[in-house]
Amino acid sequence: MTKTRKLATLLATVSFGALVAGSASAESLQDVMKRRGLTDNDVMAAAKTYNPTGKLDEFMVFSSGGQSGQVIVYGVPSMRILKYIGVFTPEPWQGYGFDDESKAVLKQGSEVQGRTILWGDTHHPALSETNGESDGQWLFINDKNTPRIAVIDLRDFETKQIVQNPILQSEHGGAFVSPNTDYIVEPAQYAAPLGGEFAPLEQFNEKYRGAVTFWKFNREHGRIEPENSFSLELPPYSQDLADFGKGPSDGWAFVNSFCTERYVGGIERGRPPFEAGCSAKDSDFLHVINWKKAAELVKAGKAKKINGHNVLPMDVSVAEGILVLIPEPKSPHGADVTPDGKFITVSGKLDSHTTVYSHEKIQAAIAAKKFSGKDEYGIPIISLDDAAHKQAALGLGPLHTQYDSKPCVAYTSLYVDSMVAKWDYCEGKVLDKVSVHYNIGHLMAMEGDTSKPKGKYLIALNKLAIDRFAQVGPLHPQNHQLIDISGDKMQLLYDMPLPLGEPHYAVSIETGKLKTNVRYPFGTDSRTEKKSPFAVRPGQERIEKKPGKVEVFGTLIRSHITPEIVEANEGDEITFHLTNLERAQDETHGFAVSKHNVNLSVEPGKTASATIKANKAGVYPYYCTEFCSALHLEMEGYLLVQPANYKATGVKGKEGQVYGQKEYDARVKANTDTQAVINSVVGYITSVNFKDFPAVVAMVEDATEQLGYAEQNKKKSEEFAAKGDYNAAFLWAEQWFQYQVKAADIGLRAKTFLEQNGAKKVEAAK
Ligand code: CUK
Ligand code: CUA
Repeated sequence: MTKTRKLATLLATVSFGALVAGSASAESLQDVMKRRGLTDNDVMAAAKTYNPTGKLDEFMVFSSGGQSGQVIVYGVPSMRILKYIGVFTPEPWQGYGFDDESKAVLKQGSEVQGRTILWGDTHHPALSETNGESDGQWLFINDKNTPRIAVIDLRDFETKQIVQNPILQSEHGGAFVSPNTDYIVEPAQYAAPLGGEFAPLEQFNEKYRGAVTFWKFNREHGRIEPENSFSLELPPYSQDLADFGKGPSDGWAFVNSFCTERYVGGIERGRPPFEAGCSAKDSDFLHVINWKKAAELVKAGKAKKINGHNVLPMDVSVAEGILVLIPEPKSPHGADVTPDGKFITVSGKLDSHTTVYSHEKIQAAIAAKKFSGKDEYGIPIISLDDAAHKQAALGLGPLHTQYDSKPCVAYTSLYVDSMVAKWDYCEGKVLDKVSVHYNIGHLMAMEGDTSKPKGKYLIALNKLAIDRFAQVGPLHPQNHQLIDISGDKMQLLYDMPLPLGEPHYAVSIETGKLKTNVRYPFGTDSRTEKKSPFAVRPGQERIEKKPGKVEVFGTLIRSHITPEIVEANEGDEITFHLTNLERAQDETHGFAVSKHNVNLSVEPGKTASATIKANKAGVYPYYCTEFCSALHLEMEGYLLVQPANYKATGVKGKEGQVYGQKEYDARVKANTDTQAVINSVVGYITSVNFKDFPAVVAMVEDATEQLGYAEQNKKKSEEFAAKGDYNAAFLWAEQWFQYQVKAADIGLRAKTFLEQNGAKKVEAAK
């Protein structure tokens, strides 16, 4: 098929597509319900979750990716997965861990005591807040296994920073943010000597410690400042989940714990296992911490340094009155501050009770120094009676609590019952229950851990799926279930399989609050968020060679890589710096070199680099890995690695094909015809109110740019024709045509968009 005919076919396909979209199915809704065995309730649930094509979700969810070390992003109510964000684990589609810039970020977290850790056990994502409300700027997530916190910028959903915890060997209950995101909390989990030294288990009580780290976040720079961060030394209890106070409790943090028995197992030593000794007592301790005062004490020089990190010793915290303990029922889990900041709920996994602690009562007890005793480390204990507002029996295995937009309404997950309990935490009474499938861990209501929850939907993050999905072998996906909480009764709407690790927690935000970029400013290093020193403008591309080193400063644009030929010698180190020159939305180019561990994702405006060692002579094609345009497959080039002793033979091979005036004239005629087609599309677009559609305005800008390139190449071909070099003239005329195709592609997309979105005729200009 000739290329002009291809274009005509493209035009025809577009109008055919419109026809198909307009035709309706002959079956009635009742027919479909009958055929698929759907009840009225099912259809109602479907109607509540279905997003017709082009309709966007009201909320966006950021779920931990569990053992995948990533973050999973999906929409609510449709439950459509939108993105996986590479965090602690390389992710090739995004080039994460494959380009030099992101490798530097990954390395901040992966190089641990001479080992390279390429996975993470992500548990709790946290969205940044302003005055206790989600502001959509940053996302933080922790790794339980290798204590670390990552910072993700929500302008481009990329990981920007990873900080390793300098004193912990294990953690769990972070990340959670203070109401203005000046601190991020990261409590320890399994006690160990702080700083990573060895000590025998026999010295558990003396040498092993728990801790909680408060990472200082600099909002202006969007980065954690390790030097301004600090930790509190805590007893060797297993600190668990944390939350920051807000409103009246702002300045305080709450950390639940288990295994305050400080039992060390040792089945092989003839001792009962950890699980027996760690749940022997009837209660553990909620840690109540005045973190604002702790920050002041650190500033005043009261901390000691462990691995260069500020640690407030327990005796200082006790003497300064910034740390107290309160009993919490058997094997507790969760510590969730209510939206108004007045209460904290903690559940007992092995107790059917959820306890509502009153911040006011706690403060009164602290002020009156009304303590029931001290623990073995001298930390004062407030009795449960003096701190509890209410206790509610919600069901078996209560874990986590989230809040509704309605006052006093909370939702608590019941692991053993496989249910969600809706209850009134002011009165301590159950309002409703719904079964989930199965064994729910966390649950999450829309912005349900902020000071302004949005209600509407709740997600159950179930641990087991069992029979909910078609079987895919012994390892099942996770099951996130969407529940409608807008009415008095909860309604289960949707099951979503998540096949990427076991997410523990998720957070959500109104989609409208996110201010994401569709492109980077020209030449951006997305990981530092600054202009890359390696960015080049079109026409400035170059290859720099030094002994042992080849450095390529190139560009990417539909549909070619500049340069297309790179020569190197065996043993050279080669760095490609590539800038995507596109401004059009979604015009990402990839870059891969055959048989090398390189894949870049270069989004419009981005500059990314890849460094490889040419350790073996040979011919290595490189190419674009994103299907970016009709001639994507032609977006290619050659890396030629010459052997050390290579001598050019001087024999010049023949070029594949030589063109003359006849081919040139035919090409020019075809291009002129194509231009007529383009002009008719442009004529249509400008005859309607396209300026009222921002998406179309962007497309028109892009198409205009492509036509500009077409014009430049037309001139080049004419110059060669004038000199009688018809071979070169023909090839530049081909390139002129390529830009016409790109312009036509975008123009047709714009035309279809306008037709489908009710564009109206406007008065002819002038
Ligand atoms: S934990 Cu997994 S169910 Cu890591 Cu927040 Cu509670
Ligand atoms: Cu660029 Cu394919």
